[in-house]
Amino acid sequence: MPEVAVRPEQDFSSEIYKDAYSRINAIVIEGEQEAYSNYLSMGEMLPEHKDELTTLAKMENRHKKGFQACGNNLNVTPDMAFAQEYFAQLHGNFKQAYEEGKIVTCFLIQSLIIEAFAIAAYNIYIPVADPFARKITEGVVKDEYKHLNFGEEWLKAHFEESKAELEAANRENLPLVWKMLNQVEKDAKVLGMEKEALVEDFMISYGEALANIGFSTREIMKMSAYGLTA
Ligand code: Y39
Ligand code: FE
Ligand code: FE
Repeated sequence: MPEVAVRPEQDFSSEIYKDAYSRINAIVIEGEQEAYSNYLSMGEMLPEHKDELTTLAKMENRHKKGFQACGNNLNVTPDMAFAQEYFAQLHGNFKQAYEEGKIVTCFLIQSLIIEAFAIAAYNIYIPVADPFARKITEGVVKDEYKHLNFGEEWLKAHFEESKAELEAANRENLPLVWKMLNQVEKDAKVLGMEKEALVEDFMISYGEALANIGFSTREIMKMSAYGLTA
């Protein structure tokens, strides 16, 4: 029989696991809640896509309920105050862009950065999740690819006039992602998720999205380097 690498069994009911889960689960719940409201806001800005954006918003609301169930299932109370603080800067930037009518920046923050972050987190979480959370997360991550794709398609169709705003928004917001990843590194590790794997998966989704939208490899390299030292 071939030898297989066996992951050490995770004790999902240990205090150390539950403590880390109370923050990561809260981040995910808060993220889904903000994604719901972000897509509703974007629907207000783009009346011609309002129905589709409302559909995406409703998916986010379902995700939120799914992850609340995951916390309940492990008897964990999510630390929502921590999670609101965690998203405050990114959320503030989205809100400002919305108030200034900058739909391109809204797309970059929600549909590219936050979706790529979600895809990375969920892909890396699935193999180490408890069986209940694994099932839920497998369903959710499929939706997140659709959300990323919606943003890509819109930005691709408006590439020339969006390019400068995308570069500026990337410069403003990508450093926040590295900071956010550093902030969860320890808790993620307790759940069995390595920061290197998260960064790798994030960069793959984000870089592929930028390529599909129309950026050259050279431009993608330049954009990806922003904030690497955050
Ligand atoms: O589009 C979405 O559904 C995104 C809101 C969700 C963001 C989830 C952010 C997850 C970060 C978790 C960090 C764990 C290492
Ligand atoms: Fe979601
Ligand atoms: Fe999403």
